[in-house]
Amino acid sequence: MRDSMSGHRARLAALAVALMMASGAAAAWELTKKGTVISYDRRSLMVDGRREIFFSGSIHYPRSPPDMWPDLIAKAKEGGLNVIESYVFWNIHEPEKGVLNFEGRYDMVKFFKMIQDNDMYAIVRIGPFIQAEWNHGGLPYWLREIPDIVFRTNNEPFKSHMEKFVNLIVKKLKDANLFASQGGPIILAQIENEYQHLEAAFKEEGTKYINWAAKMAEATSTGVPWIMCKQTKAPGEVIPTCNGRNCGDTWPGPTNKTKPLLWTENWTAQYRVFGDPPSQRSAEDIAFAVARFFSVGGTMTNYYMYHGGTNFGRTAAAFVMPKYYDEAPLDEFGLYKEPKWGHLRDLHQALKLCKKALLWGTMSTQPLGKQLEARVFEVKDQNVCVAFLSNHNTKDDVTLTFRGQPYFVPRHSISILADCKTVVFSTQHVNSQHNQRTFHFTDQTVQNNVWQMFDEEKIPKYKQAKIRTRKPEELYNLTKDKTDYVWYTSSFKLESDDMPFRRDIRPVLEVNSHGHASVAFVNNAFVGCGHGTKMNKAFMLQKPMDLKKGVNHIAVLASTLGMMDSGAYLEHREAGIDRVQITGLNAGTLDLTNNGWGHIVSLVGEQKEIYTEKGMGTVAWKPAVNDKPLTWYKRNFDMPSGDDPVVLDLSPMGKGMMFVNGEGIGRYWISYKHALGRPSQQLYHVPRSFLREKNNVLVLFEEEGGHPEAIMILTVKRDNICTFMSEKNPAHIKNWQRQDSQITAKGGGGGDLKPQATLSCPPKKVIQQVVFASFGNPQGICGNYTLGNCHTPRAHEVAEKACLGQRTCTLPVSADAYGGDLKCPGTTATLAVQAKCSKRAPGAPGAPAAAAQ
Ligand SMILES: *[C@@H]1O[C@H](CO)[C@@H](O)[C@H](O)[C@H]1NC(C)=O
Ligand SMILES: *[C@@H]1O[C@H](CO)[C@@H](O)[C@H](O)[C@H]1NC(C)=O
Ligand SMILES: *[C@@H]1O[C@H](CO)[C@@H](O)[C@H](O)[C@H]1NC(C)=O
Ligand SMILES: CC(=O)N[C@H]1CO[C@H](CO)[C@@H](O)[C@@H]1O
Repeated sequence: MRDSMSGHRARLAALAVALMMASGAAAAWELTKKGTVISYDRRSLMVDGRREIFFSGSIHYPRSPPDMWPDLIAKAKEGGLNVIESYVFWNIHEPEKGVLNFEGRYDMVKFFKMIQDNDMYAIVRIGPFIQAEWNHGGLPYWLREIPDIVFRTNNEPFKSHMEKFVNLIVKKLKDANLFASQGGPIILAQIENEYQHLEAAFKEEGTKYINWAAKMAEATSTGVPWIMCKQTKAPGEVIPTCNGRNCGDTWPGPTNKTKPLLWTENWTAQYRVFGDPPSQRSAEDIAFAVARFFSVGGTMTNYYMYHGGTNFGRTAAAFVMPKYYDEAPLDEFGLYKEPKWGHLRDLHQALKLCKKALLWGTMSTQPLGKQLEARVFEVKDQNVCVAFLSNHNTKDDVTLTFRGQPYFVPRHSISILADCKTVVFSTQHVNSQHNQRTFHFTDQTVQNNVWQMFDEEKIPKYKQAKIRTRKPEELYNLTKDKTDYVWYTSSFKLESDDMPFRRDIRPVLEVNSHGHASVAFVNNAFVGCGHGTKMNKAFMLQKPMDLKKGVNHIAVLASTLGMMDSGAYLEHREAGIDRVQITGLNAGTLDLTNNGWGHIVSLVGEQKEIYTEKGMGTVAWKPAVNDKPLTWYKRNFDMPSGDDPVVLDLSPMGKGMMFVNGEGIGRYWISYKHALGRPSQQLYHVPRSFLREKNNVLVLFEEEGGHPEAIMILTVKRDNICTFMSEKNPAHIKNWQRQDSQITAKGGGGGDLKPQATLSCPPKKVIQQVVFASFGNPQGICGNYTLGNCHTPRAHEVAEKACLGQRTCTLPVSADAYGGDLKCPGTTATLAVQAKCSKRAPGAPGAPAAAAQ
């Protein structure tokens, strides 16, 4: 009887387990729903009372379409991140006071849920001032119209709107159970953004404001800590965090010694504005900065950006290009930018291997010579130890001695010794692969390259303008940030003795502007273009022109490149034209500033929305003609086959904005060349989710004149993969494991593993060709390696044998594998291989169209 009872119970228990397994997802949800306590001490943030290290990356949901999010998040996780961070963007969520939008790219809740589905943590940076190279720093335009408002200081109107928005966002996140305290992914929330320098500008009002902001935030009771970035003294329990390039060296950490060292913005490159030359930050330098930060006690870093994405439509701040942090570990299109992505993945793996020592060890520093030091974390009685050997000298490699052993430490590098003996990672030795980005023609877009145009022409006259003032009116006051464009018009009369008495003297039009660009016409004739720069927004357009006796008409189309996103008194920043005069007249200078000005807000094409399918039919399109200013152009095209990302090469154009199927894809600007004589951005992303199979409509508004038929629609690949690895590299981090306190080689191999190179194709592709292989002293970069004067005989053959037809292959970095004997003493031998990946089925890929960028 008893036995039978217990048997019954056992069966019931088994049934319960089976049920739980059957509804696995629900069971996991039940478990996490309990919620997690996020707290902190001086060493780190703590999850349910346990210290943890965090590798975070910024991915901003409105900067890529939702169908890219799953891949971006998965690749971030694969890159060793356990946190994703995003700002919240007030001006897209509340474009008009009280009108909310959380749809599509703006679906913040969906984004954070997706992070949770990937078992990652999240940081939400509410701001609501965010800067972020985002239009108006995220603040909606309508805030400017609130009477007596002063942004970001102890100002009641600003504070009450800010509080309302913060509460709205917190409620939305709470309703979706997204805070860790509710079982959600969000472990930290940010209030304000880099306030410290404004606090100085606003003096005690600034201090009052920031203290109020901290209290207001904490009163929302999210159950997770709040942070303030670039704010050494954050009030109360708010954690101050560092933003910068080298927080390990430039930041002493919170002055309140009960708070941990967290790094919220570690710039992976430099964001770019129109006029900037290319910017790079090497994988080695970022790895150095992160290793340095952990070696001085940091326990969380955030890559700004991990994926930058695109500033679609009119979302970019003044002068900021659509392409945002394309140099990040995942490029604008979400493709792995190697070796940055892989080298940081390896660094994360190395630091995770040392987690116990990092979080519970006692920190000590040991100088090892000029600009050389060891930083050690050790739990003595448990024999758990990690050492960071750093060489801060940027010129010389050194071999130094640590605990009786010699270590080669290259210039500007840190070696991580996972048990204070074994080098598992060196910031300067890149073991991960490299790759090259290429751009390709597609059949679908080369066909039917037929353009039509609609002339914006109809240069307006003063009489037609309804908004009239004595002086030119400020631009934002007129546009209310609904368009970039305003016409400024004025008419004036000249008598014959006003005219220059010599025919070869032409009068000069001088238009002073607060920014950012303008195109001028006189009596319907094009006079010229002018523009400011990010550093000097104000500029003067100064061009000779022809005037006539009698009434003359001036029309200037002034435009903005977005609103400013930083500094105090943002609500007072101005754009548009300011003072106008004409020089070179017989009577001297004619000042037209107070002549009476008429204003027309936005273009005809904008008013009729001719970039949408509905609006397109309301105007008459004609066959396209080149080199016409103020012209709308359109063409149809079919979607390129395959799934490679799509870009427009706009190099034959001047300046303007672009739309695909009615979606704004950004402002373009080719005519403004940077110091090296090239446009800052020539290729513009068109997300595939904006496209359909057939008959897509591309519409451009061109301000200055261009050659639309020379525009190319291309696809993007990173299918050329490479390795470039010296025999001095430590063995790859993935070959090491921790057993108790010991670091051992996986699958045996002793303590002296040789470095190995791994090549790996993007998903669904295999190595089709070994383009280059050399073991010796090859040179160059991925896509263009050349043989040195010294190499082993069989590198190509060995690489083909190991790699052809494979998604991933591994190659040894030692002479004996490639036919031995390298007859060039004194060189450190290097393996360089370039391979080409493609879909298993042959065919499809077109020939490269443009050089790699
Ligand atoms: C220091 O931080 C602790 C922990 O958050 C907090 O309770 C305390 O108020 C802070 N001290 C000061 C002077 O702000
Ligand atoms: C903008 O408009 C507001 C309200 O109409 C006015 O007070 C302000 O002076 C204007 N700003 C400029 C720069 O003209
Ligand atoms: C390839 O590299 C060589 C020298 O290493 C250089 O002269 C050549 O211009 C490069 N070619 C390309 C296409 O970049
Ligand atoms: C995005 C950004 O603000 N980048 C900064 C990164 O760090 C460098 C050097 O400290 C600054 O000059 C940049 O402005």
